[in-house]
Amino acid sequence: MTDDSLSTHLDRATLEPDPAFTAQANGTQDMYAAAEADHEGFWAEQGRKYLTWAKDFDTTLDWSQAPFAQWFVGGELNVAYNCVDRHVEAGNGDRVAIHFEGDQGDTRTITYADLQREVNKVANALTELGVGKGDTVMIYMPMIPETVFTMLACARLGAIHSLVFGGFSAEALHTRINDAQAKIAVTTDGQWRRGKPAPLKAAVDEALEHADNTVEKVLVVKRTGTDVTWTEGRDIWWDDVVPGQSDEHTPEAFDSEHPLFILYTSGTTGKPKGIFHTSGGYLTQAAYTNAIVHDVHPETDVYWCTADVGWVTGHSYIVYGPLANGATQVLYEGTPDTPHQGRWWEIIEKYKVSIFYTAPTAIRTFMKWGHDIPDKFDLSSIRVLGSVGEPINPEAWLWYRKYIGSDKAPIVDTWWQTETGAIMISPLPGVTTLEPGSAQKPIPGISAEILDDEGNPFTEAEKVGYLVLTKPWPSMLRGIWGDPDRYRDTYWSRFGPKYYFAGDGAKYDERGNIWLLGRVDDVMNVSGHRLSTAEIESALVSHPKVAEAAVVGANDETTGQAPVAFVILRADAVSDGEDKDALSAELRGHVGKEIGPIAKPRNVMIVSELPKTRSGKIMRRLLKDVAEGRDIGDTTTLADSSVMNLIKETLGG
Ligand code: 6R9
Repeated sequence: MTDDSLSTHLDRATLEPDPAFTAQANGTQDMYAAAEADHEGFWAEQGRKYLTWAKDFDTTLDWSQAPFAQWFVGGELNVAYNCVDRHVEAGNGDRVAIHFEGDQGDTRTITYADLQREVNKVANALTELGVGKGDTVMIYMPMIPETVFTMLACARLGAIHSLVFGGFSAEALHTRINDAQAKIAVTTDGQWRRGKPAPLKAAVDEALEHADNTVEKVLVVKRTGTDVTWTEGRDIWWDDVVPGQSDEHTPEAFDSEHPLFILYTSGTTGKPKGIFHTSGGYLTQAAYTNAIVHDVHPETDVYWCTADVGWVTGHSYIVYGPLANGATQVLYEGTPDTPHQGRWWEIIEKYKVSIFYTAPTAIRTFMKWGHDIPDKFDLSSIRVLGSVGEPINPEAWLWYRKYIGSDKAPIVDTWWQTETGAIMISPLPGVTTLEPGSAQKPIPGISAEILDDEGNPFTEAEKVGYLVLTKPWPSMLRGIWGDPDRYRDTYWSRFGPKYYFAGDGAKYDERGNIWLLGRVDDVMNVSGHRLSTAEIESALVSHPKVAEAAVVGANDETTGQAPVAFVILRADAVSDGEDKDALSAELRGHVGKEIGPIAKPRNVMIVSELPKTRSGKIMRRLLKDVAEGRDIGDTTTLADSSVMNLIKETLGG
C-alpha cells in the first residue's frame, strides 16, 4: 500500500457514528437488548413488521425437530406479493424498482407497477408450460431484468427456483439440474462478457444430453443474438410465450415453510450441497437486515449491490430483501472495466447511488488501478458502504471509505453464508463504533460464540477458535436438498447439536469485536466465491493424463485466495518429452470446462510425488507453503520426509 495517509488519517473519533446519521438510522442500540430479552418475541415483531401475511402465524419458532427448524408456523404468505404487489397497492406503483444498465449501454427503467405486470406474465407463461407448486425451475441467466422476473414468478407460483451462476460449466449445470430434479430450465441465447457475446444456452444443451435429464422444456430469452441450436418440442423462445400473456395473476398464499429456492454451494467433498431456503423466515430476515444493516430508506435511497444474482448475495440483497422493502435499485449486467475502469463510479454518479454493497476482491482491484479513477466522478451521493464475501483487510477498508465513501460513509462488513440466508454479523450504521477489518458483532436477534478445539466457548482476545451460532434464526437453511444426514453431519455435529458450525475461524480483539479469519475446512474463497479443493481435484483427475492431484488455496493479493494445483501424471499417458507448460495450460482449461473459469488453478505444478502422512492424507499445509513461496514448515509427520525436497527440485526451487 503506497498511500500512507490512509492508516494515519483515521482516529477512533472518526469511527464513532455521526449523530445526524444515527437520528435517521433504521437500526437502534435498543434492539440488541430487546432481542436478548425475548428472542422469539423479537423475531415475531420483525416478521409482522416487514412482511404482509395472508394468514398470521401462531407459533414463532418450532425447534422440536432440531436441527430442522420451522419459523412463523401456521402463517401463510406469497413472497412475490410481498416483493411487488403490496407496494403497488400502497400507492407506490410509480416508484422505480430497477434501473437496469446493460453491458452495451442499453438501459431500462422498471417501476413497481411494471414489475408487477412482468412478473404476472411470466407466472402465466410458466403455468402454461406446466410449472406448478413444488416444481423446480433451473435458472441459468445473466444479470438482466428477466432473471428477476423469473425468480419472482416462481415464488408467485410456489415453484422452487435454483439458479446456477452463468460462469459455471455444462458439467456443473448437469449435476445441479439432476440433483434438484428440475422440470424446466430458463436461459438466454448468450451473455455479454466485456462487450462481447458469449454463448449460454449451449451449456444447457450439453447438460441436457445426459440420459438422466429431467428437464422437459427450455425457455430461452434472446439477449445477444448468438446462434443457438434448437430442439423442437423442448425449446421455446421467451418472446413466443411471455409477451402475449395476461398481465394479471392472482397470487396464492403458501405456508411459511414452503420451499422458496435451492442454491448449490461447495462443500468439503466434491459434491456440491443444495442449500434450501423456505419462505416466511427467509424473507423476514432478508428484509430486516437490508433495512437495519444497509439502512435502506425506500422513499429516498438508491441502492446498488454488485453481486451476481446467481450467488446468495444476489438472491437476498438484489431480489428478496430490497424488493420486499420497496427499494429502488441499480441492476448492472456488465463488468467493472467495460468499456473503461471507471464504469461503476460512472453508474453511481448517474443514478446518485446512496447505498453501495460490493466485495473486497473488487475493492482490492480498484486499489490496484488507483484512486485517480474514482476521483474523476461525483460519488457524494454515497452514504452507506457494504462489504461481503470474505474478510476485508483494514487497508482495503480504509481505501474504500476514503475514496468511495468521501471519507464519511460508514462501512458495514457483513459476515454471512449461503446457509445463513441473510446477514448475521455486522456493525449497524449509525449505531456501532466502527473497527476497520472486523465484522464486529452479531446483529440484534443473532447469537454467536467462538469455541476452542474442545468445544468450549472463550472470550480471550487474540486467541483463534471456531465460529458457531448458538440460536436458530429465521433465514437459516432448512437442510441440504435430499440429504438430511449430510445437513446434520456438516453443521450440527462438529461441536454437538447445540452449535451451528460455520466452518470459519474467528477471534475476538481486545474490544470484544469479532474478526473472521477464513475457512477452516477444505473450502477456499476465490474473489468471494466458494470453491472446494476436492471438487477441483476431482476435475483434475478426470483428465486422462493425471494420476493424482492436490489443490490448495494460496493467498492472492487480488482474489483473496487462488487455487494452486499439484499434479502427478500417469506414466502411461505421457511421453518423455512432454511439454510441461502446454500440459499445465491444458489442465487449467480442463478445470475451466469441468467446473467453470473461476475454478481454473492459478498455477498447475507437475510433480513426481505428493507429501502424505502415514495415514495417507495429503499434507496440504506443506503444499500451501510451496504455493505461497514460504519456507517449508514441519515435515516430521510425513511418511517420506524426502518428498518435499523432491518437489522443490522438480519446481526448480
Ligand atoms: C454471503 C456469502 C460464505 C463464506 C463464509 C466466510 C466468507 C463471507 C464474509 C466472509 C469474512 C465477511 N465470508 N462474508 N468472511 N468476512 N464479511 O459470501 O456466502 O458464498 O456461502 O460464502 O464466505 O468464509 O463462510 P457464501
